[in-house]
Parts: sequence; C-alpha cells; structure tokens
Amino acid sequence: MSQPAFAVWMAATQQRVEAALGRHLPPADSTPARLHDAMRYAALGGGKRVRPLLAFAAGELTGAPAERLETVACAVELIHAYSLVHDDLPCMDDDVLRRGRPTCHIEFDEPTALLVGDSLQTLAFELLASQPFAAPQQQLEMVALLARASGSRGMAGGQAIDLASVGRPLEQPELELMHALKTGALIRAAVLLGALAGDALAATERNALDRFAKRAGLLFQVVDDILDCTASTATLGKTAGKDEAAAKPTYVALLGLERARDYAAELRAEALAALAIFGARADRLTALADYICHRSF
Ligand code: GRG
Repeated sequence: MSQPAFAVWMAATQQRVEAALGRHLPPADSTPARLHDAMRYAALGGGKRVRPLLAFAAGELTGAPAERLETVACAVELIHAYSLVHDDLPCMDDDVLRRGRPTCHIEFDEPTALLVGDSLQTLAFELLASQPFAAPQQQLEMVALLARASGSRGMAGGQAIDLASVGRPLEQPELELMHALKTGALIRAAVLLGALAGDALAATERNALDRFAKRAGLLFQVVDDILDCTASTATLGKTAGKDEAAAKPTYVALLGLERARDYAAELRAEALAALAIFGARADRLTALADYICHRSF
C-alpha cells in the first residue's frame, strides 16, 4: 500500500473514531456536568488512535462491517483513555502533561479524574454490550476478551508489576511480561476484536493474527521506551525522560539505545512475517506495524 493512500485512510479513520467517541460520550452539559466535561476532555481531541486503527485494519481480514468496527474501536479507545487518566494520577506516574495538555487531574481535580477513569471504563463495556451487533455468543466473547485484557491479568496487572519494579533491575523475560500485560494486552485485544467483528478466521489464521498482535504490542512499547529518551516533551506531548528519572525498567535501560533499536527492527520483522498468511488483505496491518515502528511521538 502506498504511503499517501495509507495516510489518507489513517486520517479518515481517526476522524471517524473521534466523531463516534463524541457521540457516545455523554454531553458535557448533562448532569453531572463536571464529570461529563472531564470525560470528554480525557477522551477527545488528541491521541494517535493506534488501537482503533489496528481494530479497523484487522477487521479487513474478516470482512467486518465498518459500523461494528467503530463500536469495537471506541470501546478499546475508551479503556485506553481511562488507563492514561489513572496512570497520570499522583498515586501512579504523577504527570502533569498528556497529549500536549494538562492531565485530567490538573485540568479538573483528582477525585474527578478518578471517576473519569472509572466512567470511561464502564462506558466501554456498555458500548460493547448494549447494541446487538454480532451473534450473541460472538459478542459475549468480545466483552470477555476486552475485560480480561483490561484487568489484573492484563493491563492493570502490568501496571501493578510496573509499580512494584521501579528502581529494581528486571531481566528481559520479566520486562517482557510486564509490557505484554501493561501495553500489549490492550493492543492485542484491539487486533483480535477487530477480526472478531467479522467472519470467523481459520485456527491457523487466528494464531497468526495473535502472533502479529503480540509482536506489534511489544514493538509499540520498545519504541515508546526509545522515544522517552530521544524525543522532546514538545514532540511527545507528555513529559519526556520520565522513565530514566524514575528509574523505570525499560528496554533502553536493559539493552542500551542501539540494541533497543535493533530489537524494534527484529519485532517489526516478526510481526510482518506473521501476516504473510493473509497476503494483500493485511496491507493495512503491515503499514500500521511500520507506523508503530517509525513513529516520532
Ligand atoms: C492505570 C490500570 C492502569 C493502567 C495504566 C497504559 C498504562 C497502564 C499506562 C500508560 C503509561 C505509558 C506511557 C505506557 C507506555 C505505552 C503507552 C500506553 C503509551 C501511551 O499510548 P499512546 O502512545 O497514547 O497510544 P496516545 O496519546 O497516542 O493515545
């Protein structure tokens, strides 16, 4: 797929997701207005929308209808937005800048930010469960998949390992587990949910897609670690250099910058190899893996 064609698709999909999120989030002036205003602040007007893009691209493998993909993409993005709001709280990463703007608890206040995270999370499940958009069994499977990816055996569990490991050097397998849960689980869920929104895949295809999703999730994190120590705060829209300052275990800390870059290239190659079985149907997923690998923020 040509770079301009991919860029056009990406911008159109990002706009579509932004508009859909805007419709699904409660109006800012509806009661309780401060909470709803803060939810919209946290979820709208920023972010690369990587997870929705992955869901849409994976849906192309199974012929998933765009309206279903929109629902799935919004649900995953709401979980992501919740995780960022909670991650930025003083009791977690304690950050003041996100997506180039004050973090939710700075713009509003801590109790509101806590409720914003809770409410974005529950809205995600409300969305995924309330419209009958797939066969009931398929829809239940999707709800369970997103719940597991978000909870203590997924993203929240990865965050717990992260909090417990600050200042303690981790070996690569431990680091990999932490990131597979903290960042990887939701990225994997985005890919699998996108595919599940369409026709069933053969077992070999589903395994190949899962391999892609896991490699892409890890790639995302390795690049995130590299960017944290090479890009500026202005470019990232969040505080740069925090990992090192907080003595966080990262791929750069473990491998050094050059080997972390080599590892990213290796993961990209493995992700692309996993897609070979799909041929041209996976062109957009391939382009997204490249985007994740070469992104600048
Ligand atoms: C609080 C339960 C809970 C979990 C938090 C996701 C997470 C776990 C913390 C975020 C901290 C962080 C910087 C993780 C590294 C990878 C990551 C998720 C980066 C932010 O995601 P992007 O780059 O953000 O997709 P945008 O703003 O583009 O949506």
